[in-house]
Amino acid sequence: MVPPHAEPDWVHGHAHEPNPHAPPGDGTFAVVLPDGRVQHVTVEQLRTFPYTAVHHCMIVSTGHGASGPYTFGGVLLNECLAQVLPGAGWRQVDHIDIVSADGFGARLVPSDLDNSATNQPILLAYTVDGMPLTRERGLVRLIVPAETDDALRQVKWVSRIQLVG
Ligand SMILES: Nc1nc2c(c(=O)[nH]1)N[C@H]1C(S)=C(S)[C@@H](COP(=O)(O)O)O[C@H]1N2
Ligand SMILES: [Mo]
Repeated sequence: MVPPHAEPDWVHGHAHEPNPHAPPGDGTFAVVLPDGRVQHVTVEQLRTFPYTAVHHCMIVSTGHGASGPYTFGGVLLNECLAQVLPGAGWRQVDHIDIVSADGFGARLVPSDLDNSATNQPILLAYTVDGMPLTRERGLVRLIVPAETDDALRQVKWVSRIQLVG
């Protein structure tokens, strides 16, 4: 059995295998707060939060070339966390795990999110090039525009955002 606090495999790196198959789900994800409380966020709710578009995003696959540039639209990750956890509670955490329904994930630290004023803020995307992002293409997708060497932080099908520590 896996101990509950074991580190997920993906913390130590991923095989560069983009999964083309969308797991079940409609984009709803869970935010797990440091005290263990869980808040579910639906795409419909995301649409009620302030909207941001981020231009010139590339999805760079080490093995299969790059695609883009895309304009992804959605909610800044720090804005979403502020909506779910009023106040600046997320700033006090040690790290933030963004985990997908197919077992992929990325680990961020709060300072990664301090970039709303730049043109490369971290986003929870539900549109691409002005159209709804489909489940097949990753709804809801973490977009880390500053990552341009591979796509390991461009997590499709976000199912859980875990605030740790
Ligand atoms: N949930 C999830 N996200 C993922 C992956 C994956 O397997 N599962 N693969 C990553 C990798 S290695 C790549 S190259 C890109 C591929 O994105 P694309 O399907 O939009 O081209 O998604 C990234 N995000
Ligand atoms: Mo990749």
